[in-house]
Amino acid sequence: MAALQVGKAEILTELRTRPKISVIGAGNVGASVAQYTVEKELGDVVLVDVVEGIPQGKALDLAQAGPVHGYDSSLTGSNGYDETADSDIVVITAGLARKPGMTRDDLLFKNAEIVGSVVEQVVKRSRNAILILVTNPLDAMVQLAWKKSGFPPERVIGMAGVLDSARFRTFIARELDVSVENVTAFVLGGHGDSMVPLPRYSTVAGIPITDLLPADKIQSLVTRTANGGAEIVAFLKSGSAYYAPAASAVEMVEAILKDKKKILPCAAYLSGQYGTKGLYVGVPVKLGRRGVEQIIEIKLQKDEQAAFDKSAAAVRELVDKLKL
Ligand code: TXD
Repeated sequence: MAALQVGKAEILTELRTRPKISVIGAGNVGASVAQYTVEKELGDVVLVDVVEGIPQGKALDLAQAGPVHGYDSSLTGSNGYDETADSDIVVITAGLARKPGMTRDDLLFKNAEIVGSVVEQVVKRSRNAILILVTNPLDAMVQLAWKKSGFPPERVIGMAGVLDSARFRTFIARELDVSVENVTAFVLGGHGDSMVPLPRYSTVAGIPITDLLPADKIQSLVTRTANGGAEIVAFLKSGSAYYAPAASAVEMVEAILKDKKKILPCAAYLSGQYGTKGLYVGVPVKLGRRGVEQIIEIKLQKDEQAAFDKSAAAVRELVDKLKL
């Protein structure tokens, strides 16, 4: 609270100078989202988790890196939601990873329960926030969050495509021995196995990779990208990827807060685009201060449309299981 002197009248007003970004789930992805967010000075961060002490400890630790890195963002850790009030953006990473003996469906229902309760708590206190979902199974969790929140679809977005395309870009850059900055990649569809990369729109300095690499090489890079998460889990044994997922979520946060109108692949609500209606699926969107400001639709070739439809059907199956 700050006291402003205007003539004789003293007006008490809340001076909020920095955006507020809340991160729910202070695990591997959540803590890294907090880290990258403050390192880029995108705003103040509130970290929330059910485990006592974890969000508080990580927030304090990150705050103490501030003097070294030179950021002034404030960091707060909590087991409750009051500190998240009036957030500009809420990144939801809360959930469980699949444990031995747990089926994909077990995970679906458990994470749906967690994400449902998180969204309920969040929206009560931040009516105007933009929600970015990270928890898996991603596409179904975004659909759930949108339903639960009652928010317009442009303010509920899923992170997956930025990560999938970052993985694809890494592999293309390594293969051709060029800078990752020269590589763009175009990825559609649901997260993971059913992802649909479009090589003819993936380029190196504007040149389609179809002109630079043989078809079988491209196919092997595509397969590696689709299995990108599993490849890392196999190395880590317990836990899954978090640096690149967090960096990807923060690219979305930055595009929104800076109103960059950046075109990024995100899980967005389709109302007929790409022949799909009433479902969240990964497509290129324009991200700005209002969230998803436009869905970029391109004309797909027959085989691409078939792959997209297959991917959307896989998402629909999960959404139906949750009766959304
Ligand atoms: O591309 C993508 N979308 C993804 C998705 C890329 C990477 C990770 N992806 C998924 O994100 C992953 O499959 C998980 O569903 C989430 C979070 O992954 P992370 O690696 O961060 O998992 P952790 O380290 O287990 O952290 C999860 C945290 C942990 O601290 C729990 O205590 C907390 O979530 N948790 C909760 N916080 C708040 N409220 C509730 N109810 C809750 N339940 C668990």
